[in-house]
Amino acid sequence: MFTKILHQPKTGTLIRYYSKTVLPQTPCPEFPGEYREPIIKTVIPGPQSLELQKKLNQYQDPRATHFFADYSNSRGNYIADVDGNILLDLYCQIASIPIGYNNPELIKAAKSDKWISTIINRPSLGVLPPKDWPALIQNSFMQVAPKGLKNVFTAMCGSCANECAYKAVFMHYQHIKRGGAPFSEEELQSCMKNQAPGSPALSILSFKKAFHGRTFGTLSTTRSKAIHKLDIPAFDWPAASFPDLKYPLEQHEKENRQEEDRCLAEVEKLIKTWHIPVAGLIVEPIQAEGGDNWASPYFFQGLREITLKHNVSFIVDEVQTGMGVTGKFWAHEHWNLTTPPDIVTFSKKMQAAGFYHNINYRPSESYRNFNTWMGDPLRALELEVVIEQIKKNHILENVTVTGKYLKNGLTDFQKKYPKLVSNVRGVGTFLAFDFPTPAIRDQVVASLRAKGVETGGCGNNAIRMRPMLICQPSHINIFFDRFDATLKELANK
Ligand code: PSZ
Repeated sequence: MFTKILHQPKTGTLIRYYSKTVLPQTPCPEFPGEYREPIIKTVIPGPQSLELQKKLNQYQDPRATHFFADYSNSRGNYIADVDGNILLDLYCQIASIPIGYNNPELIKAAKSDKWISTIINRPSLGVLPPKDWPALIQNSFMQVAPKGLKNVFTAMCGSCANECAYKAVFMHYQHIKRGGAPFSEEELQSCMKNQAPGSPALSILSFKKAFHGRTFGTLSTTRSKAIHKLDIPAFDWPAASFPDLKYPLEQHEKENRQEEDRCLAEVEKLIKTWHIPVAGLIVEPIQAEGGDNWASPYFFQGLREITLKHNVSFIVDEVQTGMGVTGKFWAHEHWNLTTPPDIVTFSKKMQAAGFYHNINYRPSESYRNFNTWMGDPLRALELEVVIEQIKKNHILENVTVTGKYLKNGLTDFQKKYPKLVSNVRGVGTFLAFDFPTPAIRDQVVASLRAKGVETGGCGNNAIRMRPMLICQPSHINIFFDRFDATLKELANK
């Protein structure tokens, strides 16, 4: 289905399959019934959405809602709302939809007995796994396991994944320290009083502007926005500077290298001097919530070296960067590491959450990293279909093609509107660009929504692109058309 795209010359430069001025006649190949373009009938949120907001307000806080969606009318790259508006979705449930709304293959699979049984008979996976669970793990998670990581821990969400990964790291650290000996009586008793040595003082190093979740432990490593952290007690854990690089990267190689060296030196210094031993380091391949901040393979290779040198577990948080959005299944595959990360965490577009690890991170005793559900086999069934579709339809190649098309187009916008758009950056379709102020960024997101394109911000003043893996250059043309109209309006103000 993507052969048309794949047979284009691999020039690595702008690939214009569709004239920018002519709206596409071909909808997404997977969705013969996909909408051709956005349909706008009301302001957004429209009257029905506002009514539902009022209703919801009786029970839940609705203040973060953009609008109420009508999922039965959503198709492929388009999300429908309750007021009859149809929006091109380039934000995708905060970066979490892989192969489109109402994907026909998922609908077909969902009607199978296997799925129905899994929907209505939810197992406590750690205690009574269904008979096909080992085969399902093999057919889903292990199909895309990062090189070198042969085990998978399943969890409920990205925060859960990171939270349990930290626990695995601490248990591993203490196991090594104990030399494999059993727990002492003192440890067994002191942990019940939340005291050392049973509850040891250990830390996880993260980066400034990082986002790793909002559960209690992960929140201490999240440092993107104060609003996430206020009023919550936090661990006294170290935070290193993440490189503040200049874009475009090719034009600032020397100073960017210096900046990365500065951050690497800071990481090593913190590991050596922090008053609480550093057991693990967690990093996003591209800091997403914090503003789509980029660092080079050199930086991550450096982090890997430092963590190996100091026996610090290296956790790569691929919750947002994983599942093909950079054109490779895992963003860390772009780094050419000589040793794999110790742990890779995932959620979002994977549908299922958890972390990959090597056997050393399985605790020495069972029943330590544990809870009721231990993940959800339904999400593994979904992942199985998604992976099959990605492979069968060469969808990662599509991400690379659409990503190049999008990045080149954004670079053109940067040239056309230099006072508004800057710092186009990223890889695959994991792209972002800045505006001069947070207010202008917010205006652009609002204007795009009013014109039928759903996007999202990140950091202080960036817009991030988080389309589905099946997003085509034709969809990007629609975005370009609405983006140009928005920027024209702003430039004329
Ligand atoms: O406001 C929020 O809670 C948001 S907005 C986007 C996210 C959370 N991202 C979640 C996320 C992530 O981007 C990375 C890199 N790591 C962990 C998480 C946490 O995942 P969830 O939200 O599934 O717990």
